[in-house]
Amino acid sequence: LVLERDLREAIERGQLELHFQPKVSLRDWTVTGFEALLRWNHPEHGPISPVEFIPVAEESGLILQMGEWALGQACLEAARWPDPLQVAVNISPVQVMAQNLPDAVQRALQRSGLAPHRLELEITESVFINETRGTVERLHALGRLGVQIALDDFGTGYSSLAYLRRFPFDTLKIDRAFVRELLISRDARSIVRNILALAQSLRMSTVAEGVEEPMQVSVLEAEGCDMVQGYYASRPMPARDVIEFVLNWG
Ligand code: G
Ligand code: G
Ligand code: MN
Ligand code: NA
Repeated sequence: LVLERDLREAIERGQLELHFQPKVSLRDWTVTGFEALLRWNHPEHGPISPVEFIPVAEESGLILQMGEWALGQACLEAARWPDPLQVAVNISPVQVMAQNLPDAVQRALQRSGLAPHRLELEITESVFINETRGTVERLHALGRLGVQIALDDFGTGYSSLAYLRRFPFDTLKIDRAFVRELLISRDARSIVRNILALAQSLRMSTVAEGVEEPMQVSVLEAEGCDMVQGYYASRPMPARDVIEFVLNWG
């Protein structure tokens, strides 16, 4: 059970850490960038998953402080990577609805010196659940900073094709639930094929999440997916391992 008080302490005592998982191009199998993933190393309980503490952070509002830290830290790391490599940062819907997210993004870019096009913000489609008139305008304000915006976890829960019409996402990330079924279900493969066709016609690049097996890579390649992410290419790694990973890749 994660308590708000423990989480507050974790932030203050520097117990949060970012790990980075590569995205790999299916065109030439190069690494195009890394997704930053929060880790909490609890001194007594060991590592605690973001699945457990992100909801607590969202309910308590601590996500704003935590998210700003992750954004700043991810940009600082990425500024040290070889130039075209991008960093993707997960953004909670709570952060999107906070007025100051564009300011926080701008600050993170300025302090790190990272070029805006090398930062991608991953926003889950649940941002549209309680859509207000401000939601789409807030996404546009982020887009005007010159950063990339990805629609994360596409196809889960509250997915609606209407969202794709309301905001021009640069990238669409196909949820790993579909990738998991890809080799065993004709329906899953058919859904993936059609998501990819839809994304292409709307000029979005595509990433398949949770790719664990070479046969999944072959199918995604045959269906025209742009990038893969998952344990097959690499598990998330600590920041200090990223540059060496890239140098030894391929
Ligand atoms: O590796 P994984 O267990 O890291 O992540 C689990 C979930 O937590 C994913 O849905 C992921 O998007 C989310 N998550 C990981 N890091 C962050 C973060 O920095 N901010 C937000 N809002 N979500 C994150
Ligand atoms: O929701 P989001 O896409 O940001 O979630 C990323 C989550 O997916 C993290 O928990 C990460 O550790 C996890 N993940 C990354 N690659 C794989 C994979 O190949 N298989 C599984 N099961 N999980 C993965
Ligand atoms: Mn993500
Ligand atoms: Na995802």
